Amino acid sequence: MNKNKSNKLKGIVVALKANFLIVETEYKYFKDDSLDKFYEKIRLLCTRRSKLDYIGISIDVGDIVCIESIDYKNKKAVISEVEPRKSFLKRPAVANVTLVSICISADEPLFDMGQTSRFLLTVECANIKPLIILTKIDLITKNDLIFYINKFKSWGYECIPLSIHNSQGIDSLIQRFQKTKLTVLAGPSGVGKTSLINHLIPNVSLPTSSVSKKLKRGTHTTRHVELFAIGNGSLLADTPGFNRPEIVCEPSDFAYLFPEFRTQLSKSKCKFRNCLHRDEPGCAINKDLERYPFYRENLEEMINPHLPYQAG
Ligand SMILES: Nc1nc2c(ncn2[C@@H]2O[C@H](COP(=O)(O)OP(=O)(O)OP(=O)(O)O)[C@@H](O)[C@H]2O)c(=O)[nH]1
Ligand SMILES: [Mg+2]
Ligand SMILES: [Zn+2]
Repeated sequence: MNKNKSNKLKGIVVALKANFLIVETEYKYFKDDSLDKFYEKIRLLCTRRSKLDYIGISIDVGDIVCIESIDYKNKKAVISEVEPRKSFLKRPAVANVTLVSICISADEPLFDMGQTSRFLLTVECANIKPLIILTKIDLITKNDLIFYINKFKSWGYECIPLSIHNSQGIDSLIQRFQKTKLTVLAGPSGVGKTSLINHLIPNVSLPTSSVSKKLKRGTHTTRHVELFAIGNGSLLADTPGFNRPEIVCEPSDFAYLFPEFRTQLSKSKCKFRNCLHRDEPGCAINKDLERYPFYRENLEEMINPHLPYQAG
């Protein structure tokens, strides 16, 4: 229990709403001396001190902040400081992320290897280890499920298969989320990120929509990032889906974003130190790996953005 004498507390930004930020207080119980009342962890509508704008500090969901001038009655406060971030995911913008779960649907919308890889690469770029959640497995056969699990394994990723219709995978997912402080659900529109939040968290009923029959894509239902408590002090973020994440990296670093290439490069070295793993002699990368053509195409685009690459 924390006695709140200074009317100053720490909290985490759980959502951005227009010019306001919603901050959840850090402590489970604390006492407000002015009202002589105990509160449970509460969410406060906050503005930010203008000095934070002067020194150019941006605040995003996931930031740990110090709040002052707390008005418990009207649930309002002012953010006066922001703690340095431990990590930052750019798109969707979330600070202090400890796990990114890339949600990919087994069907509706259809699996897309390039799109899935782009999501995984953006997480690798932020130096965070991704986990794949394969959603809607009630729509595929057991053989197809084995095919996907083996595919992701060959890429070097763990995958949790899931269906909210028959609750498959739900228990192992909850355990996983409760072991980590802040998990982000990211992925294309329509894969079921919000449906999963609604299924996991009691009393939450966020809007979801079915996948467009004509375009076979999601309809961009979620518009904001929001954090939800999942138990054990852990938080889970719902984020807006988007369809084509950009990969921003140097050509020489690109291969290191692929776990299956990293494994090969750790076992044997390329002949040339500056090898880009194209047609250089003595290259250690096996060109028969499933994602090599994807690597090659995107590498050529990075090097020559104006010349479309034609595989030979
Ligand atoms: N068959 C099946 N359908 C599912 C499952 N999970 C979600 N859906 C459906 O998928 C559709 C899209 O779900 P949403 O939760 O809105 O998807 P989203 O990923 O949040 O989409 P955006 O907010 O646009 O990024 C809805 O019609 C859900 O009912 C599942 O496990 N099985
Ligand atoms: Mg959604
Ligand atoms: Zn090489």
